[in-house]
Order: sequence, then C-alpha cells, then structure tokens
Amino acid sequence: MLEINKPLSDYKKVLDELLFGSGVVLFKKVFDLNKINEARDIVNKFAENQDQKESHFNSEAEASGKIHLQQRVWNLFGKGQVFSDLITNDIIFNVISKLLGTEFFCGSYCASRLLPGSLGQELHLDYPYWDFYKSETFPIGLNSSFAQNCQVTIPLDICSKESGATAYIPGSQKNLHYPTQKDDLTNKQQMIAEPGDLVFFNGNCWHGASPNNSDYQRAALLIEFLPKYIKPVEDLVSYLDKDFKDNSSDRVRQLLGLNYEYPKIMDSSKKLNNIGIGYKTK
Ligand SMILES: O=C(O)CCC(=O)C(=O)O
Ligand SMILES: [Fe+2]
Repeated sequence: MLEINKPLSDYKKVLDELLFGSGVVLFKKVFDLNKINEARDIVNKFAENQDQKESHFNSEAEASGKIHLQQRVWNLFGKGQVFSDLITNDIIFNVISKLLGTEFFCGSYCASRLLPGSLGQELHLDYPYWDFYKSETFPIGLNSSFAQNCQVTIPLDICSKESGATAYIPGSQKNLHYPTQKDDLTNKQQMIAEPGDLVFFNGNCWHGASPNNSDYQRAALLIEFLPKYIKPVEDLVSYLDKDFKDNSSDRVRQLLGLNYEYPKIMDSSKKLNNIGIGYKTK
C-alpha cells in the first residue's frame, strides 16, 4: 500500500500503484474530523434503527448466525448533506478523473459497519462485477490492462488489524480472476487507516472485510466509481409498460437487462446476504 502524507501535484505514482503496484493507496489526514463524526452519527443511527439490510460475501456469517453483526447503510446521498460534502473532495476528484476519465460516475455509496465479533467477508473483487465467479456471463478476453473502476474507503472508526480493516492481496488486480480457496492468499495485508484518512483501491484487487476482534465498532464509507461508458445510450426500459415487460420472452427480457437485478435500490432489498461463492462454508 502506498502511503501519501503531503499534498500532491503529480498523481502519476498514485495511478501506477493502483494499476501496477499493490492496488491500494492511502492518503493520510484528508478530512475534517467534525465531518467524519457527523457522518458516523448518521450511519450509526440508521444501522441501529433499520431492519438488517442486504450485504454481500457473508455466507460464513450467515451460516453461523452472526450476519446481524455486519451491517450496511445504503443510498447515502439521500441520508445527509455531509455525504455529498465528503464524496466531492478534491483528492477524490483528481485521482478518479485521471484514472477513469473526467466524466466518471458513482456506482454505489454505502456504509459498512462491523460490530465486535463479526466474522468478515470472503475475499472477492468488486469489479468488473462482484459476481465475476460466473465467468460464462462475462466477455471472453476480459482483463485488467486498463482501469475499469476504482473503490474508495473513508474510515469512520479506527480500521486496525483487530477491528477488521479491509483485507487485500497486494497486486492481485493485475491478473484478473475471481479468488477461490485454490489461490495463494498467504500475502494478505490490511488497509490500516484512521478517521480522517482516505483509501483508494482497484476494484479488480482481491479484498474483503476482516473479522472484528476488537471491542469497538468499525464503520467505513464505501464508494464505487465507474467510467461514464457503462451507461447505455438509450433508455429502453422506462418507455415500456408493465404489460410488455411481463409478457416478453426470456431473451427479450435479457436484452432489456430485466433478468439482471442491477441497478437496484439496496435500501429496499429484503435479501440479507447476496453474491459470493461461499467457499468458507463449503
Ligand atoms: O467493509 C469492508 O471492509 C469491505 C466491504 C466490501 O469490500 C464489499 O462489501 O464489497
Ligand atoms: Fe468489496
């Protein structure tokens, strides 16, 4: 992990680290702690008052009855102005503009809160999509020769070895494939960081929440950034009525993207654990 402690004018080494190095870059002391604490209070309030929300790669936690210790707060843009303030930070815009092009989008903005005793996730990648283990559903020849996405983590609590800082396998983004128990996972590191810091990582890099063995919570904001070309040119779906959608063939539904559940309002999902191959529970 490359650590940056002072303001940068040249981002080349950051881009190189994300693409060809460890895949992870940490910027120290970026955010005002008042803003971070404001975001933390809102995240905690939602996490404590809402039903358990959809989470991912948590088959181990689900199988052992501990999934309620791995909480999500989704759709953060609508949950307080502070979330717009944090995500529009200059360093974020500088790095992502260079990596993905200046007209990039946000594809997901949520919080991941690990309570003491939570088990963590199976190692996975977030992009080209988190179900990349269904390899037959992706294009032949897909590789990691260019940046397809970038993930950002903004710690709201101390992300330490004990409290479940996100684990990652340095350099795993370079040879694009979904990790399984057959891969060498011995060089596992963690994205150790504190409130106020800002972490970038390549979405092709294998990673996952670690167990929280501390006696305090570990919450972090998780952001997915995407290049603008992921948007279809024509909105083919809004124009069609329910009758057409209900009565169209499976192939037509596939062509309209109706057989794939994204983009979806995660806040309304009734699933508790979605996605993942569950190799820890097999
Ligand atoms: O909470 C974390 O440490 C990581 C979460 C993550 O990678 C995910 O849900 O895709
Ligand atoms: Fe992830």
